[in-house]
Amino acid sequence: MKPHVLLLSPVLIPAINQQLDSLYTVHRYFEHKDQPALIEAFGAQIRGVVSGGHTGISRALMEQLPALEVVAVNGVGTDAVDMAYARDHGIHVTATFGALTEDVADLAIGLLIATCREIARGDRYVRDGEWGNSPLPLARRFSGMRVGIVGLGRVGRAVAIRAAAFGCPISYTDLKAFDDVPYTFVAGLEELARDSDALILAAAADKAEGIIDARVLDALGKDGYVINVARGKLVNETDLVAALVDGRIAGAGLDVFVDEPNVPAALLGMHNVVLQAHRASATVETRTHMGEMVLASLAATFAGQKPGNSLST
Ligand code: 8YV
Repeated sequence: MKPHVLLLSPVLIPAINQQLDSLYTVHRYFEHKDQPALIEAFGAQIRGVVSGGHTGISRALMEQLPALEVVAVNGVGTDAVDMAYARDHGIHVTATFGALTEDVADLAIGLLIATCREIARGDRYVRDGEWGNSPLPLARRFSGMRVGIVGLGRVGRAVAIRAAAFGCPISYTDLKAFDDVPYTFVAGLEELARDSDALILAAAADKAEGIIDARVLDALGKDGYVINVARGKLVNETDLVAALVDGRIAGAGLDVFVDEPNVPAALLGMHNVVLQAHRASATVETRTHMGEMVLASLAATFAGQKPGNSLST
């Protein structure tokens, strides 16, 4: 009998879906009309869960899956998975470490350039037939900006390499200083913000919430930019919106939000804000690689092995 697998968020690569369907009995929870009935009917048989980084899986749902052996996160963030429950019950929680690093870093730099050079605004200006009427205001140079990176993990390091190639001095904060990088360590967020023209958020959100608040934004100041490719909840969104409305920071490039897919309405009309729909890892190449890692996690588990990328067991 094929193992039953519950998909909590869509997998967008057809070949990965085909593999899942050929190897397992797959229940697509995210599109099911009656989710409680689905769990009632199959909950006891589900041995694997596949979920997105932002979606994760709640304790309440895991409690209804007594045969669960593995939660394969199709992403790197495991902040939305109840890790304590998984550990207590010997459930493997795996993530796609390494697969999305380059794409997420690419988008971070892309968002910063798009924001300070107002690329989306320029695009709208051309499409709206405004070229030749009133001139656009001048933008801000990216090359040479002082970049402050919050979280120097895989993504943070890949961002640093890219920004350094643009002649940007790099500072970072993390739980500790690293001696294998040439960048300046700054212990406090406010101090990092004060010393930076742009703060790029690349930190895990397992323990951190609302760390980019009014004090940090005011330290960044009216010429500073915030770029977030990590998790919306790292930012106090109310404080961020207020700082943008009041002109206390220069702009923001945001791929992630507190309550996705809901984006604060105040941001929608701002020229100095560039918005994305949580797409930093959304390329064919990366999502294929991620899907292959998810398949490998499921296969190892159902073969009675511990997946190499398990964080909980
Ligand atoms: C993905 C993410 O968009 O890696 C993560 O933690 O949030 C993103 O890369 C998501 O996991 C895709 O489902």
